[in-house]
Amino acid sequence: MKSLDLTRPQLIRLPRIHDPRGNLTFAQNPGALPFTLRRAYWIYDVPAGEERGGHSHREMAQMLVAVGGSFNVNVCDGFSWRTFTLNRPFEGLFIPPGIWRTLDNFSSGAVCLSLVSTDYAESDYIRDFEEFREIARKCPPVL
Ligand code: T46
Repeated sequence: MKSLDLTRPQLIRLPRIHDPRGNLTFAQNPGALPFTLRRAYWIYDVPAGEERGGHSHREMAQMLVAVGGSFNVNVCDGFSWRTFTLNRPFEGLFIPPGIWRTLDNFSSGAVCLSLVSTDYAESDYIRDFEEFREIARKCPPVL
């Protein structure tokens, strides 16, 4: 795998094993997953028009995959915003710590798989956008 810039959100193409029985994708480290996997969770049954996220993480890195359906991930580095549309089970969005994210525009049946580097800890979350912006603006822009 070519080396990644781990300071910025980016799409990562995952291995895709074509098979007449159906395709298979995996993420492993070392390999396509640029951090040691510690936890996984998934978001599903999102009602139309609902939004998830709305925070940043102090330490946690993650990869989001639309294993079913589609949704948008809006990321902010404290200076600007960028939107990624996830709709391919063989593509992951890597998000390093220090990035604000919201998820919206979920299609019917969408499933968001999240592979992350840390245990769950509420203390890792920054849920106030102004607090986030103040911290983020001490670092260079990455978007
Ligand atoms: C993220 C986006 C994409 C736990 O108990 N354990 C867990 O591992 C997680 C992820 C959550 N929870 C509890 C904490 C809350 O009481 O589940 C509840 C909902 O969590 P939250 O409001 O943080 O959900 P989202 O969808 O806003 O954010 C989640 C992740 O928390 C976050 O890391 O990046 O998905």
